[in-house]
Amino acid sequence: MSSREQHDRMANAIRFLAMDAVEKANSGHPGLPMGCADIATVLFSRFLKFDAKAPHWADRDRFILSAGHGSMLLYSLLYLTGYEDMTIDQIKNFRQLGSKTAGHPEYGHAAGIETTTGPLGQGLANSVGFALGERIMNAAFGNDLVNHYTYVLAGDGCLMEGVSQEAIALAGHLKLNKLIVFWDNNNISIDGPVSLADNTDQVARFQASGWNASHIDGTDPEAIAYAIEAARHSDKPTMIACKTTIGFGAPTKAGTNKAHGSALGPEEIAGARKFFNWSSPPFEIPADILDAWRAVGKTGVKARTDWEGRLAKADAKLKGEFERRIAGKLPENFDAVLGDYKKKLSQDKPKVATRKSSEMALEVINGTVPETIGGSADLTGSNNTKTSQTKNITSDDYGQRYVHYGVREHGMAAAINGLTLHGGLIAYGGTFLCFSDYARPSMRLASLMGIRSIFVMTHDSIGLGEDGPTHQPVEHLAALRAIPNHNVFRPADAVETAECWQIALESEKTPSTLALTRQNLPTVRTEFSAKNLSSQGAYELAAASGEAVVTIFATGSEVEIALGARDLLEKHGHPTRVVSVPCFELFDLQSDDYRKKTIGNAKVKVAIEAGIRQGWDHLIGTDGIFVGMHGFGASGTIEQLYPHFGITADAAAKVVEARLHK
Ligand SMILES: Cc1ncc(C[n+]2csc(CCOP(=O)(O)OP(=O)(O)O)c2C)c(N)n1
Repeated sequence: MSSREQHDRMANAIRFLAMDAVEKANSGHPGLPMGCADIATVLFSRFLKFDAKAPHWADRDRFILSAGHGSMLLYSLLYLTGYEDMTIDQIKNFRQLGSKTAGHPEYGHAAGIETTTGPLGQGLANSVGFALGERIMNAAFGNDLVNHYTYVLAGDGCLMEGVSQEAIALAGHLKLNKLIVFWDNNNISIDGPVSLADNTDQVARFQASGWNASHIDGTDPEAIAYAIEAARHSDKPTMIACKTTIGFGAPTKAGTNKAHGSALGPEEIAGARKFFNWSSPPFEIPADILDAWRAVGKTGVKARTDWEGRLAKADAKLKGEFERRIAGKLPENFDAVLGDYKKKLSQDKPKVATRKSSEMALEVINGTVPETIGGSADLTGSNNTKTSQTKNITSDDYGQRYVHYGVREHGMAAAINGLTLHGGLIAYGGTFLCFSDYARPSMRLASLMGIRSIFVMTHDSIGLGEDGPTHQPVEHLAALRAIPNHNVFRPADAVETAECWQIALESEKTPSTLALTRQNLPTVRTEFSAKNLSSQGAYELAAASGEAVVTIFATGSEVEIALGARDLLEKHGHPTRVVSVPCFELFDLQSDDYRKKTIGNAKVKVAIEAGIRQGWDHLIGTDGIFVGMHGFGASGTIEQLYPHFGITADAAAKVVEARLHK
């Protein structure tokens, strides 16, 4: 068999697995795998460094299917190359409840799925983090241990999404030359030809952002191989515009949107079998072709065992550090260092904004945890995300720890996910809480994937002042709390901020958002507790003088107000306790007993938070009193705004007393 014939039959194996699995499920997207099978075959059989039997090998090349709807392309490749997770039964159960072959590739379902994709553009934007992560780890551990490529397959949809521009601009700026993107240039999306909505010269666009980019015939194996070879020797990231035909081989649907996202139907599939001269029944791959693919799955064994040999021979300290970081474990002294720091805070009682407390905590953390990579979307001085240890990462120096992401919140959050998924790194990045909206799609995916991405969101209320309602978050805490598996922290002082950072760093499977103030706050945790009280989500900060008739729940900057209201109420003879609530999600995880005890049964329950009420009723009940925002904020000084919106100790005490006297 000629090598061309062998290539064609290997590519056809992908095409038929995809076609037949979508047909059986009567749902899915056959068009992309059929059109891109040649690209995938060349990449996997000639270039990709991987070992199907060691899918987590740290120095493997990464393959990211950004066009996640084409999931059957990835599942077929994983099955054909012999990943243990991906059996033929999984392929037969495509899109069925409980299978690893979910509608779109989901991180954690099967080895070989490097990131969750489906929301278009995310994979491409993640890949910037992957490729940057490779360079950062390379700078720390050298060519012997870290030296791999990041390959991405993106569709028209990925390139139309705004996040793609943020991603490619950042990758071009950082000269991530080991990032290689294939664009499935098939002119078709769901509504029809791409020209219905877009006429961008994509090659010129990428070039303008500092990439190499060129057009090739995406069905010609030699052209594909030549382009990849050139890309691997480039000093810039590369985009290869691959001209393909969606649903290639389907007699009437190829090249049309009818091949995009539904089963082709028996006639089309029969026609494709004829066209490709493929006589095997569904889910059966001719033995010689399966053997050829399985051999591809083993080609990386030598590279992997050579690498293991180099790791075994590496300096013991370097090896230990590499292994610790890849395992995602914090340095052993981390808890002790944070404990000492907390003790000092309770003694010093600083009166600083929690954004400053966060910087102070990071100064300690970054000095102890060398794998943290900080950054901000052009608000470094406001987010306080930079510490003495974190100098700028540039295209000349990847051995540093700070990324100036530019005004690109979405691209930043997606890159943070990529850095996190790469392994060996803990990434955090900042913007204003109000602009979490711009980062939210990636924050949500961090939650869905269950990864340790950390988002630093400062200027967390009307307390930011004169920038006004465009910049003042009101619904954002509620909106972020609505995301499953996302810890939203709103610490009240420097001690809680240190505790929340500790939890964020220790939460390997849950991303965190820290909502932090611009305004100074007093230390309310003046008594040292070795225990991380914030880890309970809510705890009694101030007890009542007698049996409590009032419980005030508050977060962040409003804890100070709650304590003020308590003083007034106690003075007027109403025993009042204050519960600090740094994290709803962690409180919900506590035992029934603890939750009941903490909520208590005071006659009046009050919540104070400079945001909307949504979400609070589960603590204060529908008859509880909410002191907070009921609409958008306004431009004014903080001294004007809190009284204007009735969020003061006085105002809170008054509404409580009115209720008590009812
Ligand atoms: C953010 C986002 N918006 C919309 C969709 C729904 N969607 C899935 S595929 C697709 C069209 C993508 O076109 P293209 O990338 O050209 O893929 P092809 O048709 O070539 O398979 C759309 C709009 C999505 N998955 N993600």
